[in-house]
Parts: sequence; structure tokens; C-alpha cells
Amino acid sequence: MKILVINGPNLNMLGVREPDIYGREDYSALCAVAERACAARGAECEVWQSNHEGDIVDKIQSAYGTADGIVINPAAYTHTSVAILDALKAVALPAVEIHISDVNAREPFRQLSYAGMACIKTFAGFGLDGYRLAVDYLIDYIKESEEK
Ligand code: CA2
Repeated sequence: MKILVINGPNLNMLGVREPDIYGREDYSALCAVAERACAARGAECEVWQSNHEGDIVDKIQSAYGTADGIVINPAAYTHTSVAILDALKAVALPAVEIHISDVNAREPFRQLSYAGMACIKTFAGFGLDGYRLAVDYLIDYIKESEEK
């Protein structure tokens, strides 16, 4: 089983500023949480990040036929990108949305998620541990779907 973990703009800057919102750990720690969570379940893992909307659309499309599921933190594109929503719908792979911060307790503009409309579940406000929760939920979902 292969899980693709996609991270959007500025997540590569984690730990540099706003530790009160995003914590003190950096992007390599984020990658390690996702990789460990996949390894613990015997799944292959690719963690990938881009600051560019079109590149994220290309990456989602590339998952078609090559990955079993997607964990995605579209970052700021969460709240703006119909293109990312459409790409998730186009590949029709099970996808779980994750946000480090509790977006629902922040500014009103962060409370709309386009990507989330194509996801089976959202985890928000659990810090980097949210990536572990997302990976576990996704793998459980894929395994249950395979049994049916
Ligand atoms: O909470 C999340 O995971 C977010 O997806 C993070 C995004 C934000 O735009 C979303 O509303 C919620 C921001 C990504 C990281 O931004 C940084 C800002 C300052 C310092 C380092 C990273």
C-alpha cells in the first residue's frame, strides 16, 4: 500500500515563525511523523511539498494508478483552490485532510475548505500528530474498502 502525503505552501517554513499557532517543530519533523505512521502500518510513504498550486494539481493527478490514498494539507490553498478540489475529485482516491492548527477556531476565511469537500475526513488542531491520525484513519479506510 502506498500513501502520498501532500503539503502546500509555506509548510516548509514550519518552526521558523508563529510557534504559538504551528508549534516549534520544523518541516523535517512533520515528514518524520508521517513516515513513521506509514511504516508502523507497513505502508510505503511519499511526503511531498510545494508552494505552487499547479504543481499540487499535477502531484494529485500523478497519484492516479500509483498511490492508494492521499493525506493532504493544502495550507492556504485549502481556502481558495477549486483546482485542488477538482483534482482530488478527478483521481477519486480516498483522501484525508489535515491541518496543524484548529482552522475552525481562527479567522473566518480559514473556516471554508474546498479540498475538504473531496475528503473522507478532516483532522485539525492536533499539531503534527494530526498527520499520524490522518495516516491511520486513511489506512483503516482503505483496508476496510478492500475487504468489501
Ligand atoms: O493549520 C494548518 O495546517 C494550515 O493548513 C497551515 C497554513 C494555513 O494557511 C492554513 O489556514 C492552516 C499555513 C502553512 C504554514 O505557514 C507558516 C506561517 C508562518 C510560519 C511558518 C509557516
